[in-house]
Amino acid sequence: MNQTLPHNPLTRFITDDESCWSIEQYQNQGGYQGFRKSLTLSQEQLLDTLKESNLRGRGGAGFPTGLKWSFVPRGDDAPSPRYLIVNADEMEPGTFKDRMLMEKTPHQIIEGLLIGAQTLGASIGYIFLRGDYYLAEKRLTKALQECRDANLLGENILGSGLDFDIHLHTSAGRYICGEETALINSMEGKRANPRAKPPFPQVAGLWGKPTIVNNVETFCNLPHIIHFGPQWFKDLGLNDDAGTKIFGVSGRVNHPGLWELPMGTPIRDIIEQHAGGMRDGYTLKGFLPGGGSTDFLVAEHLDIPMDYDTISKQGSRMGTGTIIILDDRYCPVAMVLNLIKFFAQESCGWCTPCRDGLPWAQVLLEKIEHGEGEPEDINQLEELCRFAAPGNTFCALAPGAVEPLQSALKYFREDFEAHINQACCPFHDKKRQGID
Ligand code: L3W
Repeated sequence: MNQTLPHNPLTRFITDDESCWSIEQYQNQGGYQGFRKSLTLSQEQLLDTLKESNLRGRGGAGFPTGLKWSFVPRGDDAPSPRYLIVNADEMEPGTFKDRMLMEKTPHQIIEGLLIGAQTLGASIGYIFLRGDYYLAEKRLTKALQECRDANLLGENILGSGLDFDIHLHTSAGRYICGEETALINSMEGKRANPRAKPPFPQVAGLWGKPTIVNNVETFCNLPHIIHFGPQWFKDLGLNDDAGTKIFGVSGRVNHPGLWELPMGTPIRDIIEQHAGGMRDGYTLKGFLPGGGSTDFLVAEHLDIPMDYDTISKQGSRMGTGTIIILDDRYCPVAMVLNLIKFFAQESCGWCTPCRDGLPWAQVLLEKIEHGEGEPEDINQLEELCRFAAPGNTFCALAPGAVEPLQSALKYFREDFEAHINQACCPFHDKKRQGID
């Protein structure tokens, strides 16, 4: 057993060795120790450990995981079966962290699910996988079989009396399936519309039974929290938020990529130290801190820590923790238009602000980008952002979709106005945009 306390629990299993995703390599490095320990603990002890760890959901919303799990009915008369679902339908623009975890450490996810099964008495797990993550599918399929062969899945696992198996479900590919109730509808063979909440899935989820849906990265944290303890996990974070986070950067930086870093790492460190700073000839103009559905922040925010509460206080969200950079040579209107197009296409069409509001925002942004905009269009865009605010919509898709737009209007308003005043895109010259 590895007795040293890791500072990078999620990525310590990843080596250059081509077989680092195999069960043999995983177990050689201490894999499945957390699950073995969980078999010696009661459900209450496991739940208390999870709550004490302050783990928050890594999919984007940051809901406290222990609290969420505590809503699942327990005890002999609790409804069964109880289900666990890994939300692996990673479609947030700019987000590719779960793909890395699934391709490189599939056993970490399975171990997280096994701990979940032991904690909540769940008997069936599903991995709801983005359909075009072919390599992840291949490696997860192999990892699941390795576990069945090693009696880590199936009946009476390791002689503990626990019966649990996991099914891999490849998604047909809709962003809305990342919303947990739309995901559940999709798994039931229904149209992927979000459901009204309450009831939350923890009480009535898949086929009406108690169901926990968590992101890939959230499940990956569980083996380490159980193995090394909640205090170790809390101490990993640089401030109140616990643990590490897979942060990422895309855009015109020298080294786009992913890094596991302490929660609360300053944004400047992520962009300048880990991503190698901006490429020659480009200056940072703004950035979306956590995927395409978060509000822009700008250079004055570079020294704040990346954690849920601090980023929220600055008017954005940490979201998935994968930063998208806007540089000075790329048109902010074009960037927002590109995102709005995606979200409009991915809307399930259930509620009006999303179904009608997002396509209308797309029309107005296209008009402005093509040099045909009028001053009134900016007012209409602002009105559409208010129309799609939380509370006016059925789920988080439309409010998230307008976050880049509303913040671009705040920070880069002069660029919108320049398009209208000059009747063209001032960034249109490909040389200025840096597109060869
Ligand atoms: C019981 C309550 N449970 C909330 C639970 C709920 C869910 C979790 C989060 O959207 C965001 C979205 C995207 N009683 C509860 C409760 N819960 N209140 O907490 O719920 P919620 O509603 O806050 O968020 P959500 O609808 O799950 C997630 C943003 O994440 N996002 C998207 C990420 C996309 C990916 C991907 O592609 N893989 O991660 C990025 O920022 O915009 O705001 O489990 O049951 N009272």
